[in-house]
Amino acid sequence: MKVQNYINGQYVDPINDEWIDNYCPANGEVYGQIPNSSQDDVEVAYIAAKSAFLSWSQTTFEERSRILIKISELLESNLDRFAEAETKDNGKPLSLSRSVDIPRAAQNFRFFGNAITQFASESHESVGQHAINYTLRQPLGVVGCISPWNLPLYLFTWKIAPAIAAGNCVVAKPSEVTPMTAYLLGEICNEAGLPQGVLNIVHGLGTTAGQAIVAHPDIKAISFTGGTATGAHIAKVAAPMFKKLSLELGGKNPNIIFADCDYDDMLSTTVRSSFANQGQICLCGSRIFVESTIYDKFKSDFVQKVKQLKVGHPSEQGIQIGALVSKSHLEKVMSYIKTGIEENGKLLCGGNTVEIKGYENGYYLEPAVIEVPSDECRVNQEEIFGPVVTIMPFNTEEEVLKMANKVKYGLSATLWTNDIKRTLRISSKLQAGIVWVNTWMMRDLRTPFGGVKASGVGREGGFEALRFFTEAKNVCIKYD
Ligand code: TXE
Repeated sequence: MKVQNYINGQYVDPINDEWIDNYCPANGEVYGQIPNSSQDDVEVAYIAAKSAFLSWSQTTFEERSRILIKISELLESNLDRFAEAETKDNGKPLSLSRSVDIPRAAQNFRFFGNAITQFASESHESVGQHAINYTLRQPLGVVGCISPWNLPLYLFTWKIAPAIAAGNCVVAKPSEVTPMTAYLLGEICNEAGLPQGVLNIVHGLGTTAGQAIVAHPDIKAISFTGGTATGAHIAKVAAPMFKKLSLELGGKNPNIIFADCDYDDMLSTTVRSSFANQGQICLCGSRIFVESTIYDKFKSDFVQKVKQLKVGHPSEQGIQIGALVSKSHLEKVMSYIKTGIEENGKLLCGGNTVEIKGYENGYYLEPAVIEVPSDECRVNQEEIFGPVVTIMPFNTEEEVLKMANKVKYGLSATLWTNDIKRTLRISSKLQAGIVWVNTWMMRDLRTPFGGVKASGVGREGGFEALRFFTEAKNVCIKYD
C-alpha cells in the first residue's frame, strides 16, 4: 500500500521517488510506504496553493460553507473506512476511532463551515473626528498546517478546516507516523468539490518536508501541534520571517481531587483522563493530586480499576487500551517508568509490556500508576505521553496549587470539588489554558483552546482560529 501526496487535487508520487516504511502498531509490521517528500514537493504544493488562492479567497462564504459541510457529511458516510484506517495506523481502539476521532474530524469541518458564515469584524465610529473606521479580516494567503500522530485526523482537520473556511489555501503535513487518514481525505475533498489547490497534503519527515513548509518564505502562517522541542525549533525558524504562529505543544496536566467531590464520577472520569488513547493525549491528567483524607481509599480504588482495563488488539471488542503508536515511543515510555522507580517512586500497578496472541510484536503496555515521593521527580515534571500517571497526596489548597503550577507546562488542569468558592479561587490561579471542573475533555468548539508557558503560543478554536487565519486591516474614512 503506497500513500501518495495530494497536490492540486491529484495524487502524486514524491519527486525524488523516496519512500518511508509505515508500521502497524498492533503487530509491529510494515504495511505500507509513504512519500519521503523533499523541499521540491513542498514547492510544487505551494505553487498549487498560490494559484488557487485568488479564486478561493473570492469564493462566497455560502459556497465555502457548503463545501466544508459536504466534506463533513462524506466523512460521516465513510466512518467505518476512516475509523479502520486510523486504528490500523495509530493502534488506538477501533471503538475510539469510531466514536471520537472520525466524528470529531467531521465536526471540525461542519463547525467551521458554519462559523465562517457568522464571522464578523468591527467598525468604530470616531465621534468628534468625523470619521469611521472599519476592520477588514482578510485571508493570509498560503498557510502551513503540521499535525502530530496522537489524534491524527482530528487534529489535522482542526487546523485545515478553519484555514480554508477563512479563504486561505493550505500546504499541510500530517505526522509521518500516522499518514493514512490524511491520505484518504484528499478523495473526500475532491468528491465534495473543493477546488484544486485549496488543500495540498505533503507526506514525509518533520526535518525535511515539515522544515521546508516552516522555512518557506511565502507561507505566511504556521499552525503546529506536536512536541515542545519541535515547537521551539519552528518558532526559531519562522520568527525572522515574521510568520504568524500558533503552537499547541505538550502538557503535564494536574488532576486535583478534593475530598468533597462526587467520588464515583471522579473515579471513573479519572481512569479515562489518565489512560484514554493509551495516555497519548496532550490533555490527559498525568499528575494526580489527592486530598490526604481520601488518599488511601482513592489509591486502592483507582489501582483496582486500572488493573481491570483490558489491553488488547485495537479491533478486539471490549478492550480499553490498544497499542502505543510506535516502538520508539513504547521504549521512551518504558524508560520513564524505570526512571520513576529509580527516583524512589512506587509502581502500584502496570508497566509491563503485554504479549497479545497472534500479535506478539505489537507495542502493548499495561497502564501504570506510580506513587511519587515528591512532585519534583522527573516523572512528575516531564511529559511522558503514554499510559503512565503519578499520584501523591496533599493537605492544603495552597500546597496543591503550588505543586500544580510548578512545571514548565500549562495546557490544561482538572479540578474535582463541590465547593464553589474554592473552584473560583483555584481556577483563576491555575497556570493553564483550560480548566475542567468536575469533568474532563468536555469540548465546545467555540471556546479558545491552547496553553501557556511551554505548552504553546496562541489560541485555536471558534473565532480565535478564524482570527488567526486572517489578517486584520483597519480602514479609516473621514467624512467631513
Ligand atoms: O512529535 P514531533 P513526536 C510530544 C510527546 C511526544 C513528543 C515527541 O511528548 O513524545 O512530543 O513526539 C513534525 N519542522 N507530543 O516526535 O516531532 C512531525 O513530522 C517542521 C505532544 O512525534 O513534534 C509531525 O508532523 N515540522 C503532542 C509533527 O511535527 C516538524 C502530540 C509533530 O512531531 C519538525 C505529539 C520540524 N523541524 C507529540 N520536526 C501534543 N501536544 O498533542 C517534526 N515535525
